[in-house]
Amino acid sequence: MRKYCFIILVCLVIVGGIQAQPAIKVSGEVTKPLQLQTADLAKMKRVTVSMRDRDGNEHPYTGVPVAEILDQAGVTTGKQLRGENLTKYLLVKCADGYEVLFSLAELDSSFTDRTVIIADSSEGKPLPAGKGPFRLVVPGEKKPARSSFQVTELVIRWAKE
Ligand SMILES: Nc1nc2c(c(=O)[nH]1)N[C@H]1C(S)=C(S)[C@@H](COP(=O)(O)O)O[C@H]1N2
Ligand SMILES: [Mo]
Repeated sequence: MRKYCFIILVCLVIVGGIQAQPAIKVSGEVTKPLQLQTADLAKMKRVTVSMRDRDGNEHPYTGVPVAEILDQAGVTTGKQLRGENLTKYLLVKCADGYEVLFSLAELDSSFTDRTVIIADSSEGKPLPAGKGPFRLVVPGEKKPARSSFQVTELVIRWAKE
């Protein structure tokens, strides 16, 4: 009996460990909903961008372009991003309830050269606890207010009536 209790306990610890892995959920108007962990992001296309934080200094952030994540989730990007698809938006949700919005065209390389990323590291190190594990990094804006930290969810929705 004690042996079974021990095995059950071990299983619970393993399941708990798997569930505890932080992840970003990608949902809404997607053909392939995703659940991305650090290990998944590590296998995708990675870039480093620079952004001026609230301290006024430029800092490098490394991660995956949001456009790449949207592509994998089957969101309308590139040539498909026209007509009514231009009324779709991305809502970024964070662990502290912070939310910011982007129209899909703001994130698409056929509209802009600016690369918005989901960063998971800076200068070879994971992001600090309060800012990570995943931070949206938006280069080229006058303030870092849309560069949401502790990102948990990317939701694609229609704005059209
Ligand atoms: N999750 C979350 N992200 C957030 C915020 C927040 O309150 N919650 N504040 C934003 C604002 S208003 C600013 S100015 C920047 C500050 O980031 P920094 O301290 O790295 O410069 O984070 C942005 N990202
Ligand atoms: Mo801010």
